[in-house]
Amino acid sequence: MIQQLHEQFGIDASISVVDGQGGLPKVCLNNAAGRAEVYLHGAHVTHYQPVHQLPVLWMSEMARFDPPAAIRGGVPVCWPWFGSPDSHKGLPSHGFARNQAWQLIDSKQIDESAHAVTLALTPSQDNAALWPYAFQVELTVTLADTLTLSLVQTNLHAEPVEVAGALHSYFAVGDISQTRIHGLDGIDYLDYVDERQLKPQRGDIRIDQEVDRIYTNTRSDVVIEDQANHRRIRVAKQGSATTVVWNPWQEKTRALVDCVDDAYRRMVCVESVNTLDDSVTLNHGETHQLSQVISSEPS
Ligand code: TA6
Repeated sequence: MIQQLHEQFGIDASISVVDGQGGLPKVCLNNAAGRAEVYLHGAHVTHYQPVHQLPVLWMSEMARFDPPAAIRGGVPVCWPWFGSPDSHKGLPSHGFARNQAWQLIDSKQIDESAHAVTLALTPSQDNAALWPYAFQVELTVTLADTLTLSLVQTNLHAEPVEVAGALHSYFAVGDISQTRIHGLDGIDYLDYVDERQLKPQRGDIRIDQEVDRIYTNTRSDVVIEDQANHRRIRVAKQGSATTVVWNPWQEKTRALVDCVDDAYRRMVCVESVNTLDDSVTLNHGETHQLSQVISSEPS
């Protein structure tokens, strides 16, 4: 299957389909701008490294490549719900898209420094029980001087359907204690570490404890100042008015089976999200695009 995919979608040395970890099919993008990788399992981007720079996305040393388990790190695609809402109690956290195999449906060379692949999740018995609505959802990953992930979904059900979701990106930092997050000053957030209290963000975000915050009504870029690695990671987005910032800190990290105990020191999640009042109701045939544009530069 992997050889067939490679023959159908490979493009020179820039796009290839290989045996990834756990024998799972992995698409590798490699051009003058850098390298990126995406698994068909979960349409999960697991690597992005601009040329002459350090990897931008964090991956757990203990990530599982054993479907249906979700891969820990990179960019989990959360869809068609976010978190564990009351409407989906007892169902998988963050939906089922990250737990299922997607199909590679397109690959293209835009120019010698820009290549893209598109993956699609198709309705199946696995997901019909969880989501009894006809849908089409695709993720396009574009490696150029930025990495762009675009999640495009269309409601094919006869009636309107409300959908939530996220590009739940884990970013690599040299030392969380030397990291600052800019771009959310003055934005209100729901503090999921303090009974979902609504609070105003004052200044930059510093992380010295568990942080699990849903920032509302914000379409701003977020900049992660990774002082230990002398770089800034910019996270821009379209189609989302909600940004989540998460670091599990010590206790929560210890409770994660797919993380080493001090993993929290080297990562922070900045997620582009549609949830709560920013969930999306799509009429029949309507489409929504949620995109995240990631870039990194020395500072
Ligand atoms: O986005 C933050 C969050 O909802 C946290 O509350 C935590 O649950 C995190 O996602 C990771 O969730 P996961 O199901 O991937 O372990």
